[in-house]
Amino acid sequence: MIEFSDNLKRLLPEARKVAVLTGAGISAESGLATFRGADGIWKKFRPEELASFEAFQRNPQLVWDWYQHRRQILKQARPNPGHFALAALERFYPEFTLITQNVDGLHHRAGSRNVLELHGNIRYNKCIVCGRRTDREEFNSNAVTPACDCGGKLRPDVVWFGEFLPEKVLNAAYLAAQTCQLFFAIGTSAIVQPAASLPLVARQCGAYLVEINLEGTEISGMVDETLTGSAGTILLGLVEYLGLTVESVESK
Ligand code: BV8
Repeated sequence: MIEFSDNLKRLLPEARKVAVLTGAGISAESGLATFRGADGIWKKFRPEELASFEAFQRNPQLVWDWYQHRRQILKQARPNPGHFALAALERFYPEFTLITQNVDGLHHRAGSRNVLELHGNIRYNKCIVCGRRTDREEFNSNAVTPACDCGGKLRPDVVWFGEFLPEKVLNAAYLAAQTCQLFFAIGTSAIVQPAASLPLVARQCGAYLVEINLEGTEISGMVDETLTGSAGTILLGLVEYLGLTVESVESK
């Protein structure tokens, strides 16, 4: 049984507006490597070498292959209990906003509906000339950056370092952080900005801030409560405390 404070025991059933920020750690139990962990995909490369437009221009094949590699792995992955538990919490709370830095789409596949994808979604590509978004099966193409119908190059439709986050999505995330009573930061090292500022914005605006992680992070000294352990186990414990059932049924 997960141990958590009396404060959280009171707030969990009482809260009306809840917001969550997830990072790669929530997908680790689906077999997807994190970015900076021991098995991190960035152990071999620095982020700027892969997740930036400059990297894509400098070496489109390396960047394209990295995304193809991640897309192939994602095809074998499925949502884990942590993803399904968050979908159950969304059904329970009157207002529940799931903000994710992940581009793997696993929250949608677990049934979450109100998902703010700060950094885009690896399922899609977009044209660097006309901007058109496509999820046609270029995934299997080994060609370097398949061409758009307009002749432009296609790139993964994710937010790279040095690129602005989608404005509407980011504004919605800030609004959720500013108005919620309870904010969870789950499975994120809280390094990448502006996503990592959201938990602190929530706390500054009066929310009770809870961090769920295997280890300490950049914000651990600033949270109200730390639940140390795997996201799946802890989230199932919270859902169990609320007497909710978790439907582990994948949405298409
Ligand atoms: C921006 C999408 C305005 C791609 C990603 C210099 C120039 C330009 C910008 C900057 C600069 N210096 C700083 C910046 C800002 C920069 C930034 O933050 N850099 C960092 C490195 C300091 N940010 C940006 O550039 C952003 N844009 O600022 O625009 C601007 C514009 C121009 C000029 C200046 C400013 C854009 C950032 C988005 C980058 N894109 N991904 C892709 O995925 O391919 S970021 C990438 O990191 C992923 O999205 C990932 O989600 C995100 C954060 O990582 P985490 O999710 O936290 O993953 P990590 O591995 O780090 O941690 C995992 C955690 O889980 C760990 O704590 C671990 O303990 C825990 N865990 C593991 N297993 C479990 C678990 N917890 C629980 N249970 C488990 N089982």
